[in-house]
Amino acid sequence: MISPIRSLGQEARLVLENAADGVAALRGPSLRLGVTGLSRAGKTIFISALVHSLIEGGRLPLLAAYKQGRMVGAHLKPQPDDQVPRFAYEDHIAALMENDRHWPSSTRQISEVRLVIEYESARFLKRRLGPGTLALDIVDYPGEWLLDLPLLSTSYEAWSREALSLSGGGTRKMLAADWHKLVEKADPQDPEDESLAKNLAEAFTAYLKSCRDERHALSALPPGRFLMPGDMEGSPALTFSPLMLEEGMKAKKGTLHAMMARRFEAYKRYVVEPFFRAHFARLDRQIVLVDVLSALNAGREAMQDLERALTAILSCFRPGRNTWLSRILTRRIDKILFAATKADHLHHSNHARLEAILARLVDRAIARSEMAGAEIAVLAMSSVRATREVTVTRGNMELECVAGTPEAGQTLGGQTFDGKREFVFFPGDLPENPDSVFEANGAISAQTDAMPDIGDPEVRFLRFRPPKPARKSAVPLKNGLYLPHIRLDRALEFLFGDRLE
Ligand SMILES: Nc1nc2c(ncn2[C@@H]2O[C@H](COP(=O)(O)OP(=O)(O)OP(=O)(O)O)[C@@H](O)[C@H]2O)c(=O)[nH]1
Ligand SMILES: [Mg+2]
Repeated sequence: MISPIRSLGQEARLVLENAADGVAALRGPSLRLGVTGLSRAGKTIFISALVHSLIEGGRLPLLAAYKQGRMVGAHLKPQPDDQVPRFAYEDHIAALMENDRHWPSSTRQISEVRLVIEYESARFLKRRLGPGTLALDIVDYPGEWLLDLPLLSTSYEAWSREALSLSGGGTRKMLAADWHKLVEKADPQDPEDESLAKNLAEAFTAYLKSCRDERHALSALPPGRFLMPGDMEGSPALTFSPLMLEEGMKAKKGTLHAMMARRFEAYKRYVVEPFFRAHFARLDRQIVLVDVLSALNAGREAMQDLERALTAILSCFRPGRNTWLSRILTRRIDKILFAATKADHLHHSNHARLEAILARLVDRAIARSEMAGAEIAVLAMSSVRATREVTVTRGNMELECVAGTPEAGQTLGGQTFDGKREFVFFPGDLPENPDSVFEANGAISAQTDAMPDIGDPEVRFLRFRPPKPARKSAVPLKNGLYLPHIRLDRALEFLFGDRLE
């Protein structure tokens, strides 16, 4: 619970921050874009591709201002929040485009970027005032931290019970065995004990990490800092674990229970709250990136888990409900785009099915969270397209395949890729009925001759290296090279096309 005095302090600060935004708005309009997504959903790649395509140019026919030749230019400017490190845009683009093309590593810290777009207005009168500007502010952060948002309105006791009940079924039960043994022995009423707390926290962290493994791809794994501690590695605020607590049990002073509850509250107050206050309070629009394909790859349990995690997160945005977030949200988010990322792993003939699965996934989440009022769209996209499409004829069958360079070390059908050779891959067809992916047993995608190792969930979708940058004279480009994508321009048009009119 937040004490009234602290709430007042927070609100006063937000009022000041918003006043500062108001002053900034006098200098030119700005839009704070929330890029929301669990770990590996594709946030860093999306932000890098967005900035690159607007600064350097590329194929963006679905972004009206670009298509109509009204974009004057875009450049990075100092961001409004001086205390947050700058998004390492140049490093990420170098990783993606330079000789040994590779994906940037997982994000370990929060960072921010401000992109100022100059455009000619489509409106006659506005155009006479000179070029318009729009400042886009975007924050990048480790996706694991997003999982902590629902914790803000949960007590230690409720979280403990939920975490233990979740770990008692399916794959989690097996992965949690070592931690369970310790929890069963730990009596919450015993005196507090630092080394026991440490052992419990370590076993709990090991369980969370194994759930996240690609083979299981489970999503609902708070606390996020246990998976990605950032600069909190080894801090006592991270040394806690759920305990076996009976309904209505109260923490008595000096007990293990009290110690764990105190640390849980400290984690929320000193780690989680400041992050969400800085990042979420002032959002205008939001894109929620979802790696549907990895969850599909791992099977029904992973899909259900992804749904559980998204529902818990989205319910915090529920307008009118007295959640911690609803109290600090100072602006109304008027547009939300749900995007299934990495669509380049599939032939485009399957993109509508991917969208249908995502719509089904977030439909449930939105219905439960009553995220009403905002304009919502669903899209299958790829911020950076690592594959091209090829049709392969097998007898009298035409297979719609994708071709790309699998990352070094990836394996399929007994062969190990060297990261240099291109490979043609048939990913199979997604099910026509989106309901089936939540109900079917085990792994989901189709089986084909081209995927002899179908039994191994790791190989269902290969990980491809970033593509060779494309060069096209017909496309207006600053330095001649652009990153291919799928519907990135449609996403940009939805998110801020109206602000470039
Ligand atoms: N083929 C393809 N792979 C992608 C694309 N976007 C992301 N990926 C893959 O997904 C991985 C994760 O993408 P990131 O952008 O780093 O994900 P993130 O959401 O920033 O993840 P965290 O930093 O861990 O929170 C990348 O390393 C790529 O392997 C895409 O458009 N196409
Ligand atoms: Mg990242």
